[in-house]
Amino acid sequence: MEKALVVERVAQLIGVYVLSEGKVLRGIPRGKVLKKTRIYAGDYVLGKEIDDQTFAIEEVLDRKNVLVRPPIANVDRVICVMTIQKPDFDNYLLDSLLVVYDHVGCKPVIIFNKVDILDEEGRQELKRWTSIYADAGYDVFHVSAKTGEGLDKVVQLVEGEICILAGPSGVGKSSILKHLTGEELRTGEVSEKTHRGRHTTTGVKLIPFGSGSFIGDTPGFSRVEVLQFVRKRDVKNYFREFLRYECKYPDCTHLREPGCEVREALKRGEISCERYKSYLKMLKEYIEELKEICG
Ligand SMILES: Nc1nc2c(ncn2[C@@H]2O[C@H](COP(=O)(O)OP(=O)(O)O)[C@@H](O)[C@H]2O)c(=O)[nH]1
Ligand SMILES: [Mg+2]
Ligand SMILES: [Zn+2]
Repeated sequence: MEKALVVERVAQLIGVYVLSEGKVLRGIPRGKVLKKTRIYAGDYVLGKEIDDQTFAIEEVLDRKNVLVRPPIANVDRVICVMTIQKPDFDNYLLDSLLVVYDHVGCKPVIIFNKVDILDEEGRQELKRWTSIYADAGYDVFHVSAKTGEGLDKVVQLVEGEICILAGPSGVGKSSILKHLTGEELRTGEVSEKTHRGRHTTTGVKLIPFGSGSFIGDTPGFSRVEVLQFVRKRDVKNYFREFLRYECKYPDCTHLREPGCEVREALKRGEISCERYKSYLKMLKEYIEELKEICG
């Protein structure tokens, strides 16, 4: 049997990319797959080509994760796209994305797009935020979808991976996708012809690029409620810089406990106040001491 990747999922339509040949066929579920299995974009499947347009799907391989919005399985990498200016950087949104995507096991990476339009103040801000996130333990890239600057490094990093673009609307996700793949796609919308005429349905599409990579666009969202995805007591595990410290109590929440090494690190300036403030905000907590430490 041959291995293929589901790259299009629109209503009842399934498009599969036959990995050995690099072509897209219409996938038809067969046998045991037909009844009980949901099929997502990003699913790896086994089956056979029946003719030059059709691929019979005999088996859906186990998936390592499924993202819900949009539904995509086996996401290796989430490219969090942000800007410093136009629109202004929203660090709380980025911190929320980083927590949620680390929790579901998709490696997040940070891209600051639109570096071509930054003024002097913008460049200073870019420098400041870049060191905050690099110190916290994330890969940070500076790119411009307009000039193409910096995107080659991103392509190298995600070689062979299934990626999605996440971030608020207007930061340039669709522009980056277009630069990487040459395809123009209206986010989350795939036009479908029916006997009643044209209408648009929500669909998911992964597009091949680079060497063996696939990428999907997502609609922009300006808010993520972390506690809908991650239990309150687990949020601390997804602030990477906190994991370097060993507190007196192993289950320390880094809020008010004595012997909290994370708060000591905050006082010494090893953990950024901005990141710690995001942590408190996610937990809907407040500590009096923060004013003294961070001003
Ligand atoms: N100057 C500049 N403009 C950009 C860049 N990337 C995107 N844009 C513009 O920003 C606007 C929003 O881009 P779009 O890709 O639709 O953002 P999305 O909502 O995240 O998909 C469009 O007018 C783009 O032309 C960039 O790197 N530099
Ligand atoms: Mg878009
Ligand atoms: Zn602690």
